[in-house]
Amino acid sequence: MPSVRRIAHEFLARQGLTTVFGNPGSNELPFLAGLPDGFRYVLGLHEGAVVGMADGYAQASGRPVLVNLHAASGSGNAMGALTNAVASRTPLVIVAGQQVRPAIGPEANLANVDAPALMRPLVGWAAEPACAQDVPRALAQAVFEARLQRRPAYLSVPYDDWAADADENASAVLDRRVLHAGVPGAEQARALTEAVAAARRPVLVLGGDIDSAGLFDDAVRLAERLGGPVWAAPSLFRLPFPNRHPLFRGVLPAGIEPVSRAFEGHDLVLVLGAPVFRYHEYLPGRYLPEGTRLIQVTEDAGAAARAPMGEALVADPAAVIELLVKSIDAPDVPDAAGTGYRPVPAPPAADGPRLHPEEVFAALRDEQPDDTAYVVESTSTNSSWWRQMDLRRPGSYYFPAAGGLGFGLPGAVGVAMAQPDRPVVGVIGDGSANYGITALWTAARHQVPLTVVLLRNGTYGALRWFGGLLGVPDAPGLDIPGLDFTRIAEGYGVAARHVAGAAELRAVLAEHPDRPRLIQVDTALTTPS
Ligand code: TZD
Ligand code: CA
Repeated sequence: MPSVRRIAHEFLARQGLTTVFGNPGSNELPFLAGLPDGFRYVLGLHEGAVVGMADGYAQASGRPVLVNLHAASGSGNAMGALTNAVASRTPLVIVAGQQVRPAIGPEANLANVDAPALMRPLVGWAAEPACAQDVPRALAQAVFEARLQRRPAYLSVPYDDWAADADENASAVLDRRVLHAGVPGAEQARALTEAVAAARRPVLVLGGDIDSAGLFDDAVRLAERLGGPVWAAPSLFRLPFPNRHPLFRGVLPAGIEPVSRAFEGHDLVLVLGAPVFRYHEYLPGRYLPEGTRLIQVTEDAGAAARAPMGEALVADPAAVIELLVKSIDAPDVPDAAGTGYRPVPAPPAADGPRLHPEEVFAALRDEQPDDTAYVVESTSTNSSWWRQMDLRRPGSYYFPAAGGLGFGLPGAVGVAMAQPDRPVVGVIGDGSANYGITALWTAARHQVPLTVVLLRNGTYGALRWFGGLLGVPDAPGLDIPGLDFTRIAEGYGVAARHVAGAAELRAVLAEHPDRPRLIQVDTALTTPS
Protein backbone atom coordinates (compact mmCIF):
# COMPACT_ATOMS: atom_id res chain seq x y z
CA MET A 1 0.00 0.00 0.00
CA PRO A 2 1.47 3.41 -0.88
CA SER A 3 1.86 5.93 1.91
CA VAL A 4 -0.48 8.86 2.45
CA ARG A 5 2.47 11.06 1.43
CA ARG A 6 2.94 9.26 -1.92
CA ILE A 7 -0.72 9.73 -2.82
CA ALA A 8 -0.61 13.37 -1.70
CA HIS A 9 2.50 14.17 -3.75
CA GLU A 10 1.01 12.42 -6.78
CA PHE A 11 -2.24 14.35 -6.43
CA LEU A 12 -0.42 17.69 -6.16
CA ALA A 13 1.70 16.86 -9.21
CA ARG A 14 -1.39 15.96 -11.27
CA GLN A 15 -3.07 19.21 -10.24
CA GLY A 16 0.02 21.21 -11.23
CA LEU A 17 0.76 22.37 -7.67
CA THR A 18 4.46 21.64 -7.90
CA THR A 19 5.82 24.99 -6.73
CA VAL A 20 5.78 25.16 -2.95
CA PHE A 21 6.31 28.45 -1.12
CA GLY A 22 7.18 27.68 2.46
CA ASN A 23 9.07 28.04 5.66
CA PRO A 24 9.44 24.69 7.37
CA GLY A 25 9.62 23.46 10.94
CA SER A 26 9.92 20.01 12.43
CA ASN A 27 6.19 19.31 12.01
CA GLU A 28 6.46 19.92 8.27
CA LEU A 29 9.55 17.86 7.47
CA PRO A 30 7.71 14.53 6.97
CA PHE A 31 5.48 16.12 4.30
CA LEU A 32 8.57 17.37 2.48
CA ALA A 33 10.32 13.98 2.54
CA GLY A 34 10.96 12.57 -0.93
CA LEU A 35 9.34 15.36 -2.95
CA PRO A 36 9.26 13.94 -6.48
CA ASP A 37 11.24 15.41 -9.37
CA GLY A 38 9.47 18.40 -10.81
CA PHE A 39 8.63 19.92 -7.43
CA ARG A 40 10.28 23.21 -6.60
CA TYR A 41 10.50 24.44 -3.01
CA VAL A 42 10.80 28.22 -2.70
CA LEU A 43 12.06 29.07 0.75
CA GLY A 44 10.88 32.32 2.30
CA LEU A 45 12.50 33.53 5.50
CA HIS A 46 9.31 34.79 7.14
CA GLU A 47 5.77 33.54 6.63
CA GLY A 48 4.45 36.99 5.70
CA ALA A 49 6.92 37.00 2.82
CA VAL A 50 6.07 33.37 2.00
CA VAL A 51 2.38 34.19 1.56
CA GLY A 52 3.10 37.47 -0.26
CA MET A 53 5.33 35.65 -2.76
CA ALA A 54 2.78 32.86 -3.20
CA ASP A 55 0.01 35.44 -3.65
CA GLY A 56 1.95 37.25 -6.40
CA TYR A 57 2.87 33.95 -8.03
CA ALA A 58 -0.72 32.66 -7.98
CA GLN A 59 -2.15 35.92 -9.28
CA ALA A 60 0.37 36.23 -12.10
CA SER A 61 0.14 32.57 -13.11
CA GLY A 62 -3.64 32.44 -12.66
CA ARG A 63 -3.31 29.10 -10.86
CA PRO A 64 -3.65 27.81 -7.28
CA VAL A 65 -0.36 27.63 -5.42
CA LEU A 66 0.78 25.48 -2.52
CA VAL A 67 1.99 27.14 0.69
CA ASN A 68 3.67 25.26 3.52
CA LEU A 69 3.58 26.87 6.97
CA HIS A 70 4.86 25.86 10.37
CA ALA A 71 2.19 25.00 12.92
CA ALA A 72 0.52 27.84 14.87
CA SER A 73 3.45 30.24 14.95
CA GLY A 74 4.07 30.12 11.21
CA SER A 75 0.36 30.29 10.45
CA GLY A 76 0.03 33.28 12.77
CA ASN A 77 2.89 35.07 11.05
CA ALA A 78 1.13 34.52 7.73
CA MET A 79 -2.21 35.98 8.71
CA GLY A 80 -1.60 39.64 7.87
CA ALA A 81 -0.49 38.63 4.40
CA LEU A 82 -3.51 36.36 4.09
CA THR A 83 -5.88 39.31 4.49
CA ASN A 84 -4.63 40.55 1.13
CA ALA A 85 -4.93 37.13 -0.51
CA VAL A 86 -8.53 36.89 0.70
CA ALA A 87 -9.43 40.28 -0.76
CA SER A 88 -7.72 39.56 -4.08
CA ARG A 89 -9.46 36.14 -4.18
CA THR A 90 -6.17 34.32 -4.57
CA PRO A 91 -6.46 30.51 -4.47
CA LEU A 92 -3.73 29.54 -2.00
CA VAL A 93 -3.63 25.98 -0.70
CA ILE A 94 -2.00 26.11 2.71
CA VAL A 95 -0.73 22.93 4.29
CA ALA A 96 0.52 23.34 7.85
CA GLY A 97 2.25 20.77 9.99
CA GLN A 98 0.66 19.57 13.21
CA GLN A 99 2.01 17.64 16.17
CA VAL A 100 1.32 13.87 16.18
CA ARG A 101 -2.25 13.13 17.17
CA PRO A 102 -1.65 11.93 20.78
CA ALA A 103 0.35 15.10 21.51
CA ILE A 104 -2.27 17.66 20.45
CA GLY A 105 -4.67 17.27 23.40
CA PRO A 106 -2.03 17.65 26.09
CA GLU A 107 -0.66 20.65 24.18
CA ALA A 108 2.85 19.39 23.62
CA ASN A 109 5.17 22.03 22.23
CA LEU A 110 4.29 22.78 18.58
CA ALA A 111 0.75 21.44 18.95
CA ASN A 112 -1.54 23.72 16.94
CA VAL A 113 -4.53 23.57 19.27
CA ASP A 114 -7.76 23.74 17.26
CA ALA A 115 -5.82 24.64 14.11
CA PRO A 116 -8.85 25.24 11.83
CA ALA A 117 -10.37 27.66 14.36
CA LEU A 118 -7.10 29.62 14.46
CA MET A 119 -7.44 30.38 10.75
CA ARG A 120 -11.16 31.01 10.57
CA PRO A 121 -12.78 33.27 9.52
CA LEU A 122 -9.86 34.44 7.41
CA VAL A 123 -9.58 31.44 5.14
CA GLY A 124 -12.56 30.11 3.23
CA TRP A 125 -12.17 26.53 4.35
CA ALA A 126 -10.05 25.03 7.11
CA ALA A 127 -9.79 21.48 8.39
CA GLU A 128 -7.71 18.85 10.10
CA PRO A 129 -8.52 15.36 8.82
CA ALA A 130 -10.06 13.05 11.43
CA CYS A 131 -7.65 10.24 10.55
CA ALA A 132 -4.53 9.71 8.47
CA GLN A 133 -6.45 7.83 5.79
CA ASP A 134 -8.57 10.92 5.10
CA VAL A 135 -5.55 13.14 4.36
CA PRO A 136 -5.43 12.60 0.56
CA ARG A 137 -9.13 13.36 0.17
CA ALA A 138 -8.89 16.37 2.49
CA LEU A 139 -5.92 17.70 0.53
CA ALA A 140 -7.95 17.38 -2.66
CA GLN A 141 -10.79 19.21 -0.96
CA ALA A 142 -8.42 22.03 0.02
CA VAL A 143 -7.31 22.41 -3.61
CA PHE A 144 -10.87 22.38 -4.95
CA GLU A 145 -12.15 24.70 -2.23
CA ALA A 146 -9.38 27.22 -2.97
CA ARG A 147 -10.16 27.06 -6.68
CA LEU A 148 -13.95 27.14 -6.43
CA GLN A 149 -14.23 29.70 -3.65
CA ARG A 150 -11.20 31.62 -4.89
CA ARG A 151 -10.03 31.99 -1.35
CA PRO A 152 -7.12 30.57 0.65
CA ALA A 153 -7.86 27.12 2.11
CA TYR A 154 -6.04 25.66 5.12
CA LEU A 155 -5.23 22.07 5.95
CA SER A 156 -3.52 21.05 9.18
CA VAL A 157 -1.94 17.59 9.08
CA PRO A 158 -0.46 15.69 12.05
CA TYR A 159 3.03 14.90 10.90
CA ASP A 160 2.93 11.16 11.51
CA ASP A 161 -0.01 10.88 9.08
CA TRP A 162 2.27 11.23 6.06
CA ALA A 163 4.06 7.92 6.62
CA ALA A 164 0.82 6.01 7.31
CA ASP A 165 -0.49 3.53 4.77
CA ALA A 166 -3.13 4.96 2.49
CA ASP A 167 -6.35 2.96 2.41
CA GLU A 168 -7.56 1.09 -0.64
CA ASN A 169 -9.70 4.01 -1.85
CA ALA A 170 -7.07 6.71 -1.44
CA SER A 171 -6.06 6.72 -5.09
CA ALA A 172 -9.64 7.59 -6.08
CA VAL A 173 -8.84 11.28 -5.59
CA LEU A 174 -6.05 11.13 -8.15
CA ASP A 175 -8.42 11.12 -11.09
CA ARG A 176 -10.92 13.64 -9.75
CA ARG A 177 -11.79 16.61 -11.88
CA VAL A 178 -13.92 19.38 -10.44
CA LEU A 179 -15.19 21.87 -12.98
CA HIS A 180 -17.17 25.03 -12.70
CA ALA A 181 -19.37 26.99 -15.08
CA GLY A 182 -21.02 30.30 -14.42
CA VAL A 183 -23.12 31.01 -17.49
CA PRO A 184 -26.37 32.83 -16.66
CA GLY A 185 -29.63 31.07 -17.42
CA ALA A 186 -31.73 32.15 -20.42
CA GLU A 187 -34.15 34.23 -18.35
CA GLN A 188 -31.33 35.91 -16.39
CA ALA A 189 -29.51 36.67 -19.63
CA ARG A 190 -32.63 38.19 -21.17
CA ALA A 191 -33.32 40.38 -18.14
CA LEU A 192 -29.73 41.62 -18.05
CA THR A 193 -29.41 42.39 -21.75
CA GLU A 194 -32.76 44.21 -21.64
CA ALA A 195 -31.68 46.29 -18.67
CA VAL A 196 -28.48 47.28 -20.47
CA ALA A 197 -30.28 47.97 -23.76
CA ALA A 198 -32.85 50.15 -21.98
CA ALA A 199 -30.26 52.25 -20.18
CA ARG A 200 -29.82 55.73 -21.60
CA ARG A 201 -26.69 56.60 -19.66
CA PRO A 202 -25.01 53.42 -18.38
CA VAL A 203 -21.76 53.48 -16.45
CA LEU A 204 -19.43 50.52 -16.10
CA VAL A 205 -17.55 49.75 -12.88
CA LEU A 206 -14.82 47.13 -13.21
CA GLY A 207 -13.13 45.31 -10.34
CA GLY A 208 -9.77 43.63 -9.95
CA ASP A 209 -11.37 40.26 -10.70
CA ILE A 210 -11.64 41.35 -14.34
CA ASP A 211 -7.87 41.39 -14.68
CA SER A 212 -7.41 38.28 -12.52
CA ALA A 213 -9.75 36.42 -14.85
CA GLY A 214 -7.90 37.54 -17.98
CA LEU A 215 -10.75 39.79 -19.12
CA PHE A 216 -8.83 43.07 -19.50
CA ASP A 217 -9.17 43.16 -23.30
CA ASP A 218 -12.76 41.86 -23.20
CA ALA A 219 -13.68 44.69 -20.86
CA VAL A 220 -12.34 47.16 -23.41
CA ARG A 221 -14.51 45.56 -26.12
CA LEU A 222 -17.60 45.81 -23.91
CA ALA A 223 -16.90 49.41 -22.92
CA GLU A 224 -16.36 50.47 -26.50
CA ARG A 225 -19.70 48.89 -27.45
CA LEU A 226 -21.49 50.59 -24.57
CA GLY A 227 -19.71 53.87 -25.22
CA GLY A 228 -20.28 55.05 -21.64
CA PRO A 229 -17.77 55.97 -18.96
CA VAL A 230 -15.76 53.32 -17.12
CA TRP A 231 -14.57 53.44 -13.52
CA ALA A 232 -12.38 51.04 -11.62
CA ALA A 233 -13.95 49.82 -8.36
CA PRO A 234 -12.73 51.40 -5.09
CA SER A 235 -9.77 49.88 -3.19
CA LEU A 236 -8.37 48.56 -6.46
CA PHE A 237 -5.80 45.73 -6.43
CA ARG A 238 -5.52 44.94 -10.16
CA LEU A 239 -6.05 47.31 -13.09
CA PRO A 240 -9.01 46.05 -15.18
CA PHE A 241 -8.87 48.65 -17.99
CA PRO A 242 -6.27 50.83 -19.76
CA ASN A 243 -5.89 53.82 -17.47
CA ARG A 244 -5.53 56.43 -20.24
CA HIS A 245 -8.33 55.06 -22.42
CA PRO A 246 -10.70 57.90 -23.40
CA LEU A 247 -13.62 56.17 -21.64
CA PHE A 248 -11.72 55.63 -18.39
CA ARG A 249 -12.58 57.94 -15.51
CA GLY A 250 -10.17 56.56 -12.89
CA VAL A 251 -10.47 54.60 -9.67
CA LEU A 252 -13.67 55.38 -7.76
CA PRO A 253 -12.97 57.20 -4.49
CA ALA A 254 -13.47 54.79 -1.60
CA GLY A 255 -16.31 56.56 0.24
CA ILE A 256 -20.11 56.29 0.04
CA GLU A 257 -20.82 59.92 -0.77
CA PRO A 258 -18.17 60.43 -3.48
CA VAL A 259 -19.10 57.13 -5.17
CA SER A 260 -22.73 58.20 -5.26
CA ARG A 261 -21.70 61.57 -6.67
CA ALA A 262 -19.72 59.86 -9.46
CA PHE A 263 -22.90 58.04 -10.53
CA GLU A 264 -24.99 61.22 -10.67
CA GLY A 265 -26.93 61.41 -13.94
CA HIS A 266 -26.54 57.71 -14.78
CA ASP A 267 -29.58 55.45 -14.87
CA LEU A 268 -27.65 52.19 -14.74
CA VAL A 269 -24.46 51.19 -12.93
CA LEU A 270 -23.16 47.85 -14.15
CA VAL A 271 -20.52 46.43 -11.79
CA LEU A 272 -18.42 43.58 -13.10
CA GLY A 273 -16.02 41.52 -11.00
CA ALA A 274 -16.07 43.63 -7.83
CA PRO A 275 -17.70 43.83 -4.42
CA VAL A 276 -20.27 46.65 -4.03
CA PHE A 277 -18.20 48.40 -2.75
CA ARG A 278 -14.99 48.21 -0.76
CA TYR A 279 -15.24 51.66 0.78
CA HIS A 280 -12.45 52.86 3.03
CA GLU A 281 -12.92 56.34 4.44
CA TYR A 282 -16.31 56.63 6.11
CA LEU A 283 -17.94 59.43 4.17
CA PRO A 284 -21.66 58.89 4.70
CA GLY A 285 -24.34 59.62 2.16
CA ARG A 286 -26.94 57.89 0.01
CA TYR A 287 -25.56 54.75 -1.60
CA LEU A 288 -26.91 55.70 -5.00
CA PRO A 289 -28.44 58.80 -6.56
CA GLU A 290 -32.24 58.81 -6.88
CA GLY A 291 -33.33 56.81 -9.92
CA THR A 292 -30.02 55.00 -10.45
CA ARG A 293 -30.22 51.22 -10.76
CA LEU A 294 -27.20 49.09 -9.88
CA ILE A 295 -26.55 45.57 -11.16
CA GLN A 296 -23.55 43.67 -9.85
CA VAL A 297 -22.17 40.66 -11.71
CA THR A 298 -19.70 38.64 -9.70
CA GLU A 299 -18.67 35.04 -9.17
CA ASP A 300 -18.21 35.78 -5.49
CA ALA A 301 -21.45 34.71 -3.81
CA GLY A 302 -20.35 36.31 -0.53
CA ALA A 303 -19.80 39.67 -2.22
CA ALA A 304 -23.24 39.46 -3.80
CA ALA A 305 -24.90 38.56 -0.51
CA ARG A 306 -23.29 41.27 1.62
CA ALA A 307 -23.70 44.22 -0.74
CA PRO A 308 -25.90 46.83 0.94
CA MET A 309 -27.78 47.83 -2.21
CA GLY A 310 -28.55 46.94 -5.79
CA GLU A 311 -29.29 43.76 -7.65
CA ALA A 312 -26.75 40.99 -8.05
CA LEU A 313 -26.22 38.17 -10.49
CA VAL A 314 -23.79 35.52 -9.33
CA ALA A 315 -22.24 34.51 -12.63
CA ASP A 316 -18.97 34.40 -14.51
CA PRO A 317 -18.14 37.93 -15.71
CA ALA A 318 -16.53 36.36 -18.81
CA ALA A 319 -19.84 34.82 -19.86
CA VAL A 320 -21.69 38.04 -19.11
CA ILE A 321 -19.28 40.22 -21.08
CA GLU A 322 -19.59 37.88 -24.06
CA LEU A 323 -23.36 37.94 -23.78
CA LEU A 324 -23.51 41.72 -23.60
CA VAL A 325 -21.04 42.32 -26.42
CA LYS A 326 -23.19 40.09 -28.64
CA SER A 327 -26.43 41.73 -27.58
CA ILE A 328 -25.41 45.35 -28.16
CA ASP A 329 -25.74 46.10 -31.84
CA ALA A 330 -24.47 49.67 -31.61
CA PRO A 331 -21.24 50.03 -33.55
CA ASP A 332 -18.35 50.07 -31.17
CA VAL A 333 -15.85 52.85 -31.16
CA PRO A 334 -12.60 50.94 -31.01
CA ASP A 335 -9.50 52.86 -30.19
CA ALA A 336 -6.98 50.14 -30.86
CA ALA A 337 -4.45 52.64 -32.17
CA GLY A 338 -4.77 54.53 -28.92
CA THR A 339 -5.15 57.86 -30.71
CA GLY A 340 -7.75 59.09 -28.22
CA TYR A 341 -5.74 58.06 -25.20
CA ARG A 342 -5.31 60.83 -22.71
CA PRO A 343 -1.82 62.36 -22.83
CA VAL A 344 0.40 62.37 -19.76
CA PRO A 345 1.09 65.70 -18.08
CA ALA A 346 4.65 66.86 -17.50
CA PRO A 347 5.70 65.87 -13.98
CA PRO A 348 6.30 68.65 -11.46
CA ALA A 349 10.01 69.39 -11.16
CA ALA A 350 11.88 68.43 -8.02
CA ASP A 351 12.01 71.05 -5.33
CA GLY A 352 15.38 70.46 -3.72
CA PRO A 353 17.39 67.24 -3.80
CA ARG A 354 14.36 64.96 -3.46
CA LEU A 355 12.53 63.83 -6.59
CA HIS A 356 8.82 64.36 -6.92
CA PRO A 357 7.21 60.87 -7.09
CA GLU A 358 5.73 61.85 -10.45
CA GLU A 359 9.26 62.24 -11.81
CA VAL A 360 10.04 58.72 -10.68
CA PHE A 361 6.90 57.33 -12.33
CA ALA A 362 7.49 59.31 -15.53
CA ALA A 363 10.93 57.70 -15.67
CA LEU A 364 9.40 54.24 -15.23
CA ARG A 365 6.84 54.96 -17.91
CA ASP A 366 9.48 56.12 -20.38
CA GLU A 367 12.29 53.67 -19.62
CA GLN A 368 10.44 50.45 -18.86
CA PRO A 369 9.05 48.24 -21.65
CA ASP A 370 5.29 48.61 -22.27
CA ASP A 371 4.55 45.14 -20.94
CA THR A 372 6.14 45.76 -17.54
CA ALA A 373 4.16 44.42 -14.59
CA TYR A 374 4.20 46.76 -11.59
CA VAL A 375 3.65 45.66 -8.02
CA VAL A 376 2.98 48.81 -6.06
CA GLU A 377 3.07 49.35 -2.32
CA SER A 378 3.65 53.03 -1.80
CA THR A 379 0.70 54.69 -0.24
CA SER A 380 1.12 58.45 -0.34
CA THR A 381 2.00 58.41 -4.04
CA ASN A 382 -1.28 57.01 -5.34
CA SER A 383 -2.49 60.05 -7.25
CA SER A 384 1.01 60.73 -8.62
CA TRP A 385 1.06 57.17 -9.89
CA TRP A 386 -2.15 57.38 -11.89
CA ARG A 387 -1.27 60.82 -13.24
CA GLN A 388 1.92 59.56 -14.85
CA MET A 389 1.36 55.93 -15.77
CA ASP A 390 0.04 54.63 -19.07
CA LEU A 391 -0.84 50.96 -18.58
CA ARG A 392 -2.45 49.24 -21.55
CA ARG A 393 -1.70 45.56 -20.96
CA PRO A 394 -3.39 42.89 -18.84
CA GLY A 395 -1.59 42.06 -15.61
CA SER A 396 0.19 45.41 -15.43
CA TYR A 397 -0.67 46.41 -11.87
CA TYR A 398 -0.88 44.70 -8.47
CA PHE A 399 -1.55 46.35 -5.12
CA PRO A 400 -2.20 44.88 -1.62
CA ALA A 401 -5.88 44.08 -1.89
CA ALA A 402 -6.77 44.52 1.77
CA GLY A 403 -4.30 47.36 2.33
CA GLY A 404 -2.10 45.16 4.51
CA LEU A 405 1.50 46.18 4.00
CA GLY A 406 3.94 43.36 3.27
CA PHE A 407 2.50 42.23 -0.04
CA GLY A 408 4.45 44.53 -2.32
CA LEU A 409 8.03 43.35 -2.10
CA PRO A 410 7.27 39.62 -1.76
CA GLY A 411 4.42 39.92 -4.29
CA ALA A 412 6.84 41.39 -6.83
CA VAL A 413 9.18 38.44 -6.31
CA GLY A 414 6.26 36.04 -6.85
CA VAL A 415 5.01 37.83 -9.97
CA ALA A 416 8.54 37.82 -11.42
CA MET A 417 8.96 34.11 -10.69
CA ALA A 418 5.65 33.31 -12.39
CA GLN A 419 6.45 35.41 -15.47
CA PRO A 420 10.20 35.17 -16.03
CA ASP A 421 9.93 36.67 -19.51
CA ARG A 422 8.03 39.77 -18.45
CA PRO A 423 9.76 42.76 -16.87
CA VAL A 424 8.60 43.25 -13.28
CA VAL A 425 9.10 46.35 -11.12
CA GLY A 426 8.21 46.66 -7.46
CA VAL A 427 7.40 50.25 -6.50
CA ILE A 428 7.81 50.16 -2.75
CA GLY A 429 7.71 52.79 0.00
CA ASP A 430 10.40 52.98 2.68
CA GLY A 431 7.74 52.08 5.25
CA SER A 432 6.13 49.24 3.30
CA ALA A 433 9.42 47.57 2.40
CA ASN A 434 10.11 46.52 5.99
CA TYR A 435 7.04 44.29 6.29
CA GLY A 436 8.25 41.89 3.59
CA ILE A 437 11.94 42.73 3.41
CA THR A 438 13.13 39.11 3.68
CA ALA A 439 11.74 38.42 0.20
CA LEU A 440 14.94 40.09 -1.06
CA TRP A 441 16.84 37.02 0.04
CA THR A 442 14.56 34.71 -1.98
CA ALA A 443 14.93 37.02 -4.99
CA ALA A 444 18.72 36.77 -4.67
CA ARG A 445 18.70 33.04 -4.05
CA HIS A 446 16.67 32.36 -7.21
CA GLN A 447 18.24 35.22 -9.18
CA VAL A 448 14.76 36.52 -9.94
CA PRO A 449 14.90 39.26 -12.60
CA LEU A 450 13.23 42.05 -10.66
CA THR A 451 13.75 45.77 -10.16
CA VAL A 452 12.67 47.26 -6.85
CA VAL A 453 12.31 51.02 -6.88
CA LEU A 454 12.45 52.07 -3.26
CA LEU A 455 10.84 55.45 -2.60
CA ARG A 456 12.46 56.94 0.48
CA ASN A 457 10.60 59.90 1.92
CA GLY A 458 11.57 59.08 5.51
CA THR A 459 8.02 58.83 6.82
CA TYR A 460 4.70 56.98 6.79
CA GLY A 461 3.43 59.55 4.31
CA ALA A 462 -0.13 58.29 3.98
CA LEU A 463 -0.58 58.30 7.75
CA ARG A 464 0.49 61.95 7.91
CA TRP A 465 -2.26 62.70 5.40
CA PHE A 466 -4.77 60.59 7.36
CA GLY A 467 -3.75 62.47 10.50
CA GLY A 468 -4.98 65.65 8.86
CA LEU A 469 -8.17 63.99 7.67
CA LEU A 470 -9.04 62.51 11.07
CA GLY A 471 -8.08 65.60 13.03
CA VAL A 472 -5.01 63.97 14.63
CA PRO A 473 -2.11 66.30 13.86
CA ASP A 474 0.16 65.05 16.65
CA ALA A 475 0.24 61.25 16.42
CA PRO A 476 3.64 59.81 17.37
CA GLY A 477 5.42 57.06 15.49
CA LEU A 478 5.08 58.30 11.93
CA ASP A 479 8.66 59.04 10.95
CA ILE A 480 11.21 56.43 9.93
CA PRO A 481 14.53 58.21 9.41
CA GLY A 482 17.88 56.48 9.12
CA LEU A 483 17.00 53.53 6.88
CA ASP A 484 19.46 52.74 4.09
CA PHE A 485 17.95 50.11 1.83
CA THR A 486 21.05 49.80 -0.31
CA ARG A 487 22.88 48.29 2.64
CA ILE A 488 19.90 46.16 3.66
CA ALA A 489 19.52 44.82 0.10
CA GLU A 490 23.22 44.06 -0.17
CA GLY A 491 23.02 42.17 3.10
CA TYR A 492 20.39 39.93 1.56
CA GLY A 493 22.46 39.49 -1.62
CA VAL A 494 20.66 41.95 -3.90
CA ALA A 495 22.67 44.55 -5.84
CA ALA A 496 21.61 48.07 -4.92
CA ARG A 497 22.11 51.66 -6.06
CA HIS A 498 21.20 54.99 -4.56
CA VAL A 499 20.32 57.36 -7.38
CA ALA A 500 20.54 61.09 -6.93
CA GLY A 501 18.41 62.64 -9.66
CA ALA A 502 15.97 62.00 -12.48
CA ALA A 503 18.70 61.65 -15.11
CA GLU A 504 20.60 59.08 -13.09
CA LEU A 505 17.37 57.20 -12.36
CA ARG A 506 16.53 57.07 -16.06
CA ALA A 507 20.01 55.88 -16.96
CA VAL A 508 19.87 53.10 -14.36
CA LEU A 509 16.38 52.04 -15.42
CA ALA A 510 17.50 51.84 -19.04
CA GLU A 511 19.79 48.95 -18.08
CA HIS A 512 17.77 45.76 -17.88
CA PRO A 513 19.74 43.26 -15.82
CA ASP A 514 18.49 39.68 -15.60
CA ARG A 515 18.92 39.55 -11.84
CA PRO A 516 17.35 41.34 -8.89
CA ARG A 517 18.34 44.89 -8.04
CA LEU A 518 17.14 47.65 -5.76
CA ILE A 519 17.17 51.33 -6.70
CA GLN A 520 16.76 53.69 -3.78
CA VAL A 521 15.56 57.17 -4.57
CA ASP A 522 14.85 60.00 -2.13
CA THR A 523 11.41 61.46 -2.76
CA ALA A 524 9.36 64.42 -1.62
CA LEU A 525 6.25 63.87 0.47
CA THR A 526 2.98 64.01 -1.47
CA THR A 527 -0.61 63.17 -0.60
CA PRO A 528 -2.54 60.09 -1.81
CA SER A 529 -5.29 62.15 -3.42
N1 TZD B 1 0.61 47.74 9.13
C1 TZD B 1 0.17 47.00 8.10
C2 TZD B 1 0.47 45.54 8.05
N2 TZD B 1 -0.57 47.52 7.13
C3 TZD B 1 -0.87 48.85 7.16
N3 TZD B 1 -1.62 49.32 6.17
C4 TZD B 1 -0.38 49.67 8.20
C5 TZD B 1 0.35 49.06 9.17
C6 TZD B 1 -0.72 51.15 8.29
N4 TZD B 1 -0.14 51.95 7.21
C7 TZD B 1 -0.89 52.35 6.13
O1 TZD B 1 -2.07 52.05 5.92
S1 TZD B 1 0.02 53.30 5.06
C8 TZD B 1 1.39 53.23 6.04
C9 TZD B 1 1.14 52.45 7.18
C10 TZD B 1 2.16 52.18 8.20
C11 TZD B 1 2.64 53.94 5.65
C12 TZD B 1 3.39 53.27 4.55
O2 TZD B 1 4.57 53.98 4.33
P1 TZD B 1 5.35 53.95 2.98
O3 TZD B 1 4.49 54.82 1.98
O4 TZD B 1 6.67 54.57 3.22
O5 TZD B 1 5.38 52.60 2.40
P2 TZD B 1 4.18 56.39 2.00
O6 TZD B 1 4.10 56.73 0.54
O7 TZD B 1 5.26 57.12 2.69
O8 TZD B 1 2.84 56.58 2.63
CA1 CA C 1 7.40 56.54 3.09
